[in-house]
Amino acid sequence: MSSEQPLKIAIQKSGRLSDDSRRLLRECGISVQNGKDALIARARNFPLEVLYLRDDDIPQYVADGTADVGVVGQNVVAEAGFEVVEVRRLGFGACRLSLAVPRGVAYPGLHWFEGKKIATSYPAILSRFLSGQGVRAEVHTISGSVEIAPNIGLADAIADLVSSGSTLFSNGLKEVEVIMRSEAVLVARPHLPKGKKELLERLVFRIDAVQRAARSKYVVLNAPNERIEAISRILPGMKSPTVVPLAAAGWSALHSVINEDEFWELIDELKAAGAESILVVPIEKMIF
Ligand code: PRT
Ligand code: ZN
Repeated sequence: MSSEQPLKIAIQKSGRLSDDSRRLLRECGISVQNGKDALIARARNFPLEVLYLRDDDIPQYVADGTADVGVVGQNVVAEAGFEVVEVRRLGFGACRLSLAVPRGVAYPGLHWFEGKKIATSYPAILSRFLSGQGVRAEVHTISGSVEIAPNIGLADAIADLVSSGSTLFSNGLKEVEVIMRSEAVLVARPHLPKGKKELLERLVFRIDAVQRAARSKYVVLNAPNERIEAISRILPGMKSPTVVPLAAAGWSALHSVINEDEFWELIDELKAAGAESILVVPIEKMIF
């Protein structure tokens, strides 16, 4: 194991994705120095080397083999245009790249942008979008504080990332079109050598277990034996619920796993079917 070439993963050094990227590795049971000062850190208990980078550099470093895989926003991947493979969506860093115009504009539809000047840090995605929609506008690339461009007379509109919308609001702008939705993804170099590919599969196996667990809850409940069948029909479970007799005669405990989304609805149905003392417990990992 010590002679094994480690898998090199690039994550954002500091920014909106760094805490969640580190958390993901931690939840996968991989322990790494925090990288506040270092550029590279070796995991203690998994053949993994972590490269701490600016998010904009991650697609290129993954594509050219400096890193094998990376955690980065789909927006950055789409803008950079390097050949990388999206291996998993990671469920954090959600945002959208949107067109926004001054609030006073009575926006009639995309043709409003014809001949207008649009400031953005995403010129490639924006240009592709506009030409796909048959709109000819002037794309003006700026690297930061895009939202102030219309106010200082630099542009008529902007295309920028939005999550809560409060930045647009406080700059007197309104969102009028969504160009793309984005979240953080795990990307990989297209043709990883065999050893690295196996390490990536081990990492992805852990990510899947963590993500499945995050979407599920473990449920334990008590019920009179004659209600077991009715309650089992409500509980989807992984196969069928585990039924354990209680010390009290005629009673059993049922154990199962339910989906977070259907949680409240199922709890009501379970109570109506005779379930009592319902315990709902978070799950750390789920492996099939
Ligand atoms: O230093 P480095 O280059 O690594 O980081 P960065 O400053 O370029 O990126 P960072 O850390 O700001 O964002 C990293 C990634 O987080 C982005 O590429 C997106 O994939 C994702 N993300 C999610 C966001 C947002 N939400 C977001 N709201 N990135 C930026 N914003 C900005 C947006 O640009 C705007 O200025 O937040 C403002 C809008 O937010 P709301 O909530 O006011 O709408
Ligand atoms: Zn960046």
